[in-house]
Amino acid sequence: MIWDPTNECRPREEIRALQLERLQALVQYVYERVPFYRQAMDERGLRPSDIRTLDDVRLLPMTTKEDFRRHYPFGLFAVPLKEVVRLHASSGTTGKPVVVGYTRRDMETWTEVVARMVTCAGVEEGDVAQVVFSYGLFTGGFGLHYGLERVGATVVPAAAGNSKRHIMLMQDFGTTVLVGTPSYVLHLAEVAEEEGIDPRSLPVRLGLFGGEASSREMLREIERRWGMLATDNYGLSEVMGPGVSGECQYQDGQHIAEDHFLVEILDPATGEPCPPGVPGEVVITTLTKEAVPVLRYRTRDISSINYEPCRCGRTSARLGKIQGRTDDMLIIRGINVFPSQVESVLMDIEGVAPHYQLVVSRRGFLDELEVRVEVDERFFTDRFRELEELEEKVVERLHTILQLKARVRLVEPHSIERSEGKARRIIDLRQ
Ligand code: DLL
Repeated sequence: MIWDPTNECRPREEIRALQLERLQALVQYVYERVPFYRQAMDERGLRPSDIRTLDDVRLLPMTTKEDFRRHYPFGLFAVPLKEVVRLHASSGTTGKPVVVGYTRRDMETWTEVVARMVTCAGVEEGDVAQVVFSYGLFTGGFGLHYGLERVGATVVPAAAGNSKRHIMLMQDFGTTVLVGTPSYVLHLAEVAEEEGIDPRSLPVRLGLFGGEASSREMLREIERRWGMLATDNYGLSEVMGPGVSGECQYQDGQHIAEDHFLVEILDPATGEPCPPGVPGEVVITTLTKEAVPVLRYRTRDISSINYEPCRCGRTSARLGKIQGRTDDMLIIRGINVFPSQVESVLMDIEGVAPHYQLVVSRRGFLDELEVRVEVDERFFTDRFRELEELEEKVVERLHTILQLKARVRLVEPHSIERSEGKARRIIDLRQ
């Protein structure tokens, strides 16, 4: 089913025309209302009327997380606080969080794009959707909640934490859809197994995942363990939260809500646009937001775009899997390493579990990468002697893919910290 055929199946020329019309209105709006953008445009000698084609978006200044922090908490807001009906914030690991606000109309838009996204994944009226994202300043819980309600699903706002109770609720309420971070849902599979329950015996048929990077292989593993279809969904607080893009049942890229978000893929080094299919930094301009509209937000996420219509009937451009973040990228002895690459390698090796951490340290002037990965429980008890062989295999495969000799430490099952939200994959001991 398609939630909003008018907006999801427009011919490309029409999408572009609508985007241009909205972009022009947006630029005028922020120029009048947000001193930060007015100043940045004045410095470039740019007037709102200079935006004549969609490609002119490239004339506009970019926005970064730092800009949000510098204007903490409400400096980038385009409306007075009394028009804001909701605040959210993303937890920065350092310093002040990024604060975002929503007007009543923004809340309506958010609900609609999420309703679209969950329908795209396959949620229908009659589904029981258990949300295991945290509810709070994080946009995941509340963001998914209202869109799921709009399509008529029975929403169970169970929230992250209290894992055993999640399994009980799934059994007792007949949960058909799970919504959360992939790392937490993988952990919930372990919790079920510890309780003597095979996750495949639970009625869950569909998973909506997002909020953190996951490799294709990780989602496959979740599908296998749970007997569900696992879809990937992307978004970020600065431009809205979840609802920017999401996969359909064909799992071949995430459909972007292009009537609300203009997505550019830029070469992070030169700022030049990357052709379709070529990975670069995802840069997003909000086209309809009222409270905190954003010009060209540099997400630091790396992905590519595909403008071909999809087999599902939607014409919206599709965002490829997020390969990592420019600030997550480790440079080890000159070699660029994304955690997702390591994850793909690990998931393909029998005997290791999908729980891992990358530890980066420095010996003398040389950076070293240690990959800590848990041994699969069955393997651990049955084939203790073969551990050494397994370790060598992991080292070898990583070397083939990364061109880098990493140290590998196989660790006991359940010894790597489980997270209820976004998994912590990198421990950097260099600073
Ligand atoms: O994580 C919004 C969200 C919640 C999206 C729930 C989907 C589902 P933030 O906390 O601001 O917002 O974090 C945004 O998380 O820039 C990416 O680096 C990462 N991220 C989010 N979804 C995905 C995904 C929410 N599907 C940051 N794949 C983004 C890879 C993702 N990375």
